[in-house]
Amino acid sequence: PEFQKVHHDGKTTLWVVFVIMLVASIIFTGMSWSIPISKRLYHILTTLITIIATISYFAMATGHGVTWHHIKAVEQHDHGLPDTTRDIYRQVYWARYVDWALTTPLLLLDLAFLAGMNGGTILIAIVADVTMILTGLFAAFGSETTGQKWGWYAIACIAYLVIIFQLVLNGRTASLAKGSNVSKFFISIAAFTLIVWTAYPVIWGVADGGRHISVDGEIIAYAVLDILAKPIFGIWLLVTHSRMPETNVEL
Ligand code: RET
Repeated sequence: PEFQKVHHDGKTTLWVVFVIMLVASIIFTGMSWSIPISKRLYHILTTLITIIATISYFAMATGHGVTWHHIKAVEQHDHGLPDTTRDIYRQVYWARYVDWALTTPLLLLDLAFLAGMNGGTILIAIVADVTMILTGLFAAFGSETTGQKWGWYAIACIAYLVIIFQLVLNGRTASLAKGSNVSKFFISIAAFTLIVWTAYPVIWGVADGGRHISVDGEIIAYAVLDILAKPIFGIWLLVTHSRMPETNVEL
């Protein structure tokens, strides 16, 4: 059988991202201590997001939160020969899904509060989000020969479309009521979010799904996306919030 596993580059990347998430968490904590507790909602959300990522990267860097997934890969041959299968074992970092199940709802809350979305709309987006991550986890451990893998992937993509729909339609409309500064900022940061988030299922498809990328390559690709989606998103949100009093929320 073939074994696809993490090597030196992947391990180094996991430690580097652990440090970045830790430093971001310390900076965000410092930023939240410099303002009154009543105004810390975005700071608390954003800091929780990087703290959870720090913990998840600690797990992965030390070799936790990962397991072997056995795949029976079907191979087709020319000249009317029958199909054969090949055993592949690939490491799956399930710790990511635990991280995403907690942090993506918090990221959505950041955006939802910024836009001033209503409770029902927020609830739909959050439930769709948790559904997306859990069905994505099932996809990661699904068999290729039963249709489970890409079936779960398709279901996760539908859930993702529900999130996009809520943000693009209800989020944008709600943000207009908060004035043009807030709505312009919401549109920019939501567009950034959509681009970064959409890269996750693409990476999943070529790495986890299609196995066209090594385990190390997968770790590096998700590392870049995680840094954009969490610390970069967070600093952009908190700095803009501090300059734009209209973004304040009463909660
Ligand atoms: C999966 C695979 C199944 C199909 C889809 C996915 C989407 C994942 C997303 C993840 C976002 C993660 C973020 C992490 C924060 O750092 C589960 C990969 C649609 C959108 C933003």
